[in-house]
Amino acid sequence: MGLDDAADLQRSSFPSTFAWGVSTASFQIEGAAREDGRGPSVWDTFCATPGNIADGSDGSVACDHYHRYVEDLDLLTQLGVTSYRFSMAWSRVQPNGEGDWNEPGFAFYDRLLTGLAERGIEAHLTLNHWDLPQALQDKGGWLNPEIIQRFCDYACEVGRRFGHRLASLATHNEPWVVAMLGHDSGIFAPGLKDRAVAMQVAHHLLVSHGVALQALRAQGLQTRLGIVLNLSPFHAATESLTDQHKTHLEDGMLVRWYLDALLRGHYPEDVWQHLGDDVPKVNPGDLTTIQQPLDFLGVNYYTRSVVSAGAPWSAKDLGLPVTDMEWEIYPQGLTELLVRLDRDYDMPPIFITENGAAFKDKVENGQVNDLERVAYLQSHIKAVAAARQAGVNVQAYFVWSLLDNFEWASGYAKRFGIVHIDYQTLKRTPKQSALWYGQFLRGR
Ligand code: IFM
Repeated sequence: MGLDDAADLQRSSFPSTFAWGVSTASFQIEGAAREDGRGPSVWDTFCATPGNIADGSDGSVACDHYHRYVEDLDLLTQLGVTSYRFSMAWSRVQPNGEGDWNEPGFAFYDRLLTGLAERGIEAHLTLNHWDLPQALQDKGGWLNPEIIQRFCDYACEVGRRFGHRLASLATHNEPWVVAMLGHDSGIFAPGLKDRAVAMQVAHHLLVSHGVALQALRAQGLQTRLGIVLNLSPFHAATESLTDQHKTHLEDGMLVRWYLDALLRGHYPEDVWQHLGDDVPKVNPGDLTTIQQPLDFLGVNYYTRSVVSAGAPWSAKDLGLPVTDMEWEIYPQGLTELLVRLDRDYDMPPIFITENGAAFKDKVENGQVNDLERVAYLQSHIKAVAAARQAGVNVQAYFVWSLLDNFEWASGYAKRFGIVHIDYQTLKRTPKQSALWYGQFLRGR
């Protein structure tokens, strides 16, 4: 679908209370890595090892959002979004992840929240979008059970200071990524390669989520509390039994491991059996702790997963449409996923907390003509509308991302923003997709 045939896509097909926004994350945009008392995070350490990041870059400057946040807030106003999702860098507000709070760090988020309120934009905060204080990693990170109390202390301090100014508060972003890419494949910080460690990390992330939610509610916090998961529908590459079996297992690792624990209070039996000696140590009561009522579930959706027990399935090799990440463009998968979640679980309201695509964007004559991204966003918003029509209670949609930014192990080479960043000058140029999103939000 191009710009012209988008006529049947209307904001007015969604309720007036539906939240429309853009998402970012602290390490990917803030920069100012050594300023105003910020402590190092695991991603600073990971970037410092040659070979970990494709272009050898790091987050020390990123989009320099720490200094240019007013300009970025003005971009939000230009877009006309109702809502902004961002994360807090734990090591900016508590450099060691325990002990003293860093007031200049909190002052930055205070300025940001004030700027959002002045512009009438609601704030959706994530506590952990992966940039764990390195000082905690030095004590074992998410593998050490003591981190659960550290995370709870951090959550409570943020709740106490800022809770009343937030429309929602999420504990973790994509715990599967932290666990599996950070501790099993090791392609993300902290770069460990041990599946048993990864599963224990996943468990501690979930327990820390539950403990934090209990403590925040005990404080009397009224804001909506939840967690954000990266999810996709799973399809077998062929009808073969081996492909079908592997597909069910991978769905178990990504989808059911987290949702069965969060919403049903147990881990899926088939995945538990499959893990053998790599199952996590679970203390009595842990799963009851994890199963706290959720005010919302954040869903990050980019593509479907196609599973083959043989050679890896590749959308690109099959000539299917892909993004610059080589992720298949598969909008119907978002409807399928949402309908499945609604069918299989007693779901809280759903926020689409991330959805977007990387493309090879270029500024030409002062413009970025990213029509592929426009089409991607249009087709995925339509997929959300279809899920809502099927009865799924989706209440928010956030584009990933406001700005081109540090795309983790891919460095700055992959551009997900609807606003282009020139990394030499840090100039911001709204792409065609930003102009389209703004028009859509204004009902044009
Ligand atoms: O950039 C990331 C984000 O930090 C988490 N979700 C997926 C995005 C694209 O890879």
